[in-house]
This record gives sequence, C-alpha cells and structure tokens, in this order.
Amino acid sequence: NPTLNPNVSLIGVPMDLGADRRGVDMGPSAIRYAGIEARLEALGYVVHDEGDIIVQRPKQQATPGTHLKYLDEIARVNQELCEAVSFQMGKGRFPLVIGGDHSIAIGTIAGVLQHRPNTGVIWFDAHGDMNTADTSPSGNIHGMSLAVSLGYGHERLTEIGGIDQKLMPENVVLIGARALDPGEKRFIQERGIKVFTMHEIDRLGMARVMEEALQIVTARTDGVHLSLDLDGLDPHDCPGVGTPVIGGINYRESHLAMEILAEAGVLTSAEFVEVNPILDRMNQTARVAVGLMGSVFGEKLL
Ligand code: B3U
Ligand code: MN
Ligand code: MN
Repeated sequence: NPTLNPNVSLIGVPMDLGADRRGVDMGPSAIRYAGIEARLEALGYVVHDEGDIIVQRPKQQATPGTHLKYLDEIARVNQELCEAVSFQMGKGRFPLVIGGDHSIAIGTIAGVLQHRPNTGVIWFDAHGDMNTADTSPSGNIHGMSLAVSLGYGHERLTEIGGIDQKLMPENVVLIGARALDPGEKRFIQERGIKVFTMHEIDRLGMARVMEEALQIVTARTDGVHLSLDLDGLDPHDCPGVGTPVIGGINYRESHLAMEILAEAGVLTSAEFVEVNPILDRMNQTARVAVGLMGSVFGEKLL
C-alpha cells in the first residue's frame, strides 16, 4: 500500500540550458523508458503522466545586461513549471518532477511553496547550487537554483512564485556536498545552512545523517520536498551526469537514504534531475534514478 500521497503527477522538464550542456534534455525520456510509471503503479500509486513542459532552444545564450546563460528561456520555463506544480498540488496530488538540469528546482519549489509555504527541503547533490551572478564561476543557472529558492539571485528568477514566498534557510539541508565554490561556502556560513558533506556521511554513516536531516526539515515545516541531483551519487554508479565529482554517495547509501525517508512518511513532493543519457552507459543512471524513486515511494527489499 502507498506510504505517500497515492495520486502522483509526473511532470517532465527537458531542460538543458541551465547546464549549458546538451544531453540532460533527454533525461525525462530516459527516466520514462526506465519504467517509472510501472514501478510506482506496482506499489499501488496512481500515476498521472502530465507530459513535458516545452523548452525552446534560443539562438542566443546571452541575455543583455547579465552573464547568466539563457536567463530568458529558463525564467519562462520555470514560471510555467511553477504553475503546473501548483495546479497539480491544488488537485491534491504529489508532484514528481523529472529533469532536466537542476535549474528546474526554481519552478518546482516555487510551485510547492504556493501550497506549503513552510516547506523543508532535502537537497542531494555533489554541489551547493548556491551561487549568484556575482559568485558563479560558469554563469550556469543550475548552479544557482537553491540560492534563488532561498530568495537570492536575479530578480527574473526570484520573482517566480513571489519574492516573499521563499524557503527559510533553517528548513534546508544539503547532503553529499563535495564541490562547493568559495562564494557558496560563504553563503552557507552566513545563513547557517546545515550541510552534510561527504565528510559527515563517512563519519556518522548515512542512517544517522538522514535521522538528523529529517529532524531539521520537519521541525518547523508543513511539508518536505526532495530535490535529488543524480551527481550526488558516485560517478561509478551514476556515470550519466553532466558534472561528475568523484567520492560520492554510493548506490547502497543512496537507497538507504530513500528508505529512511519513505519510513518517515513526510515527503510531499520530489524531483530527480541531471540525468544525461549521452554520457551514460546503457541508461544506467536513469535506471538508478527509477530505483531510488521506487525506494522513496516505499518499495521494500522484503
Ligand atoms: N558550482 C559550479 C558547478 C556546478 C554546479 N552545479 C553543477 N555544476 N552541476 C557552478 O557552475 O556553479
Ligand atoms: Mn544540482
Ligand atoms: Mn550537482
């Protein structure tokens, strides 16, 4: 029997502009091909596939007056995604968003906050995604989406869902970080955001990390969102990601994390991002992603 909201709305966002790298736009196809719908239906969920949000391919990557790449189209798609997520939640459903690069968290989280204004977030990632235009080494918006969701960044992005409708730093937890830029480290320290880097995962073990993370994201919140970047896992297990970083969370630790999340029964929305089939081997990364979705929705080994 379903442990979470039994009505799931699947929303694909074939976006790669935030990563400035071709391939992640095929993530939603790869994840559907790996059997996400059947996997959740086997657990008793009713999956409503709402299709994909259309992403245009602009000729220009530059938007005048900023070095944020593809700002116009990324802002437009995230506005649409925000409305789609909000609409599905309005119908009482669990939004499950599949990407696509991590810039789509801007729209997903903005939509979630319309219904659960005190949402907590578990952000699985090798990176911090807390750059702003000033600190970004790349101009790639997928490295800025958590900062935007906290209310910091370009106005065209922070205004999505309303500038006063943002995450609170004390309700956000990062897990798996091992490639933080200098500006991100400052951002984290100044705002007191809880980060479990690979160091803490090695020291405490994933079970303890998840217990502590759950305490933080449930203490003052009215819902919990999971934003899972597949590059949080080790490239050995997930080779099909745009920016692999060695020394990541392994297959077993990641499933344990999802199982502990499932047991807690607190999840109200989720997104799985950065699957890049071009860089993958035999769709392995999409298959791992679907396996993790199975676990987080309550699949058990016995
Ligand atoms: N922190 C770097 C690299 C990066 C962020 N997210 C990914 N890569 N996937 C940046 O460009 O902001
Ligand atoms: Mn990310
Ligand atoms: Mn990442």
